[in-house]
Amino acid sequence: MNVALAPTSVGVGRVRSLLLRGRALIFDVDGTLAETEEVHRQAFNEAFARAGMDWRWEQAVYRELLRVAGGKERIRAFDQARKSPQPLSDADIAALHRIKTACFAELLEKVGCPLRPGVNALISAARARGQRLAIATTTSRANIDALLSAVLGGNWSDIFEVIVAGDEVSRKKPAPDVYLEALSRLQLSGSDCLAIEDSANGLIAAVQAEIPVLITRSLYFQDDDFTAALLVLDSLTELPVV
Ligand code: XBP
Ligand code: MG
Repeated sequence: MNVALAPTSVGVGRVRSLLLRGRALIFDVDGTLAETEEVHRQAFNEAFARAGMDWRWEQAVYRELLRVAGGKERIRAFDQARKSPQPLSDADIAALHRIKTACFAELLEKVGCPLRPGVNALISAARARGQRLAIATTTSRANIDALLSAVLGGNWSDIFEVIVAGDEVSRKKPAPDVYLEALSRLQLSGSDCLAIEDSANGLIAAVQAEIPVLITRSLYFQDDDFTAALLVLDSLTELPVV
């Protein structure tokens, strides 16, 4: 159990400086822009049901499975742990994940998933300051579109100059690939940017890309180790400045 980190004055000062003068803010999606993992979990379970499988991931199991970034990788990890005499093939997993992605979009349509508190205000303030905005996420472009078109409108992608999804790079978080690709497309160095994340996998990925990280704790990663973060908040409404 990690004791809550008391914000150091250095961390608060550096975050304030990056928020006001950083060249770009790079946002994670799931758990950071919106609390989506419960919708993902329900989408997985709906996909298992539609595929006629008796799998069902309750929250405790899903919390463990979330240590594996990537929906397909998560399905494979669960299947391998079951030591089934007929493990799923890569094609089976890909087909199942396509059903899950469709279920995720349907669920968002049905129940919706709002941006987390403080996200919209920070995006608006950053844009007003002329800062560049980017996304670096493990999830797929289809999921980002399903989520953000509902909460930011059909032109949501005009807000983010660079959008790197997990299916565009070879290694998912905690590998730094999505963040390195975002920096490359932005033509910026990590120290000029601030990454906003919710999980240890995301923190490790951004730190390896030499990007300072602000953590906003989310539902499934409350107990993750965020020692390497500049600052750990419960939400963006606690920011020292917007
Ligand atoms: C979170 C993930 C994703 C989602 C499920 O991504 O690890 O795998 O849980 O989405 P991030 P997919 O926090 O980096 O946004 O099923 O599309 O992987
Ligand atoms: Mg996340």
